[in-house]
Amino acid sequence: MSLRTLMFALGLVTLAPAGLVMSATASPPEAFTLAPLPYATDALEPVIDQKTMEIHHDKHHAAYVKNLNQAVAADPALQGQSLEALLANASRLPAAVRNNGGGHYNHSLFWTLMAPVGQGGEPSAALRARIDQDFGSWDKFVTAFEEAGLKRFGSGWAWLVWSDGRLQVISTPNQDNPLMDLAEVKGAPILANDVWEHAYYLKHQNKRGDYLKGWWQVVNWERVNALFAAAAQ
Ligand code: MN3
Repeated sequence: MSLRTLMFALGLVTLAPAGLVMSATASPPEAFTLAPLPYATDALEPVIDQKTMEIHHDKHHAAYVKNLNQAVAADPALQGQSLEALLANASRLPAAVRNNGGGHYNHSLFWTLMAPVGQGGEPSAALRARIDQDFGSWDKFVTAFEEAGLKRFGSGWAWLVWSDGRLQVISTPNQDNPLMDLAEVKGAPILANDVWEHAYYLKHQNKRGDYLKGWWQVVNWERVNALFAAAAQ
C-alpha cells in the first residue's frame, strides 16, 4: 500500500485535487441550491401568511431542488448544464427534470416578484403603455391575468410573458414554464403567480380567486419593470 493510498483510506486525502472539483465541466454533487427568501417569512402578511411562506419555500421549493439534483446526478449527460439549458430541452428529458427543474426555476423567480405591501413600487410608464397597447387597458390586463390563474384546472402558473414582440398572458400546467421547448407560448417571463393550492390553501382554502385578487398588493413592480425593460429592449 502506497502512502497516498493509505492516506486516502484514512480520509486524509481525496482522489481529486480540490481544483478539479470546481472545473467548468465537472458538476458538483449539489448542482442546484435553494437561495434564502429575499425577505422574512412574515413579510408578505396579511396577503400571504407566514406559515404558507415557510412551507412553500422551506418544504416545497426545497424538495424541487433536492429532486432536481437527484435526477441530474443520475444522468451524466445532464450534468454541468445551466437550469435554463435543461428547461430548453424539457421535451427530451426525464419527467423528474421537467417537473423539478421547472419547480426550481418558477419558485426562484416567484419569490423575487413579491415584496411587502407598500414596498413594491409602481408599474413603470413604459410597462403601462405597453399593457395598454397589448391588452386595451390596465384593468383588462389584470382581469386576463386573474382569469388565467382561475381557469387553470388543477395546478399551474399564470404568466405575463414577452413573446413575439408583445406582452401576452398565458398559463401553464404543473411546473411547466415559457422557457420550455414544449410550452405552447415561449417567451421571457415578466410576471408569474403560483396557483397551486399549496400557495394559498391555508388562508383561502378553495377560494383561489380571492388569493389572485389580493396578490396584487405584494407584487414587486420594481422587479417586474426591470424584467420588462430587459426583455422588450
Ligand atoms: Mn409553489
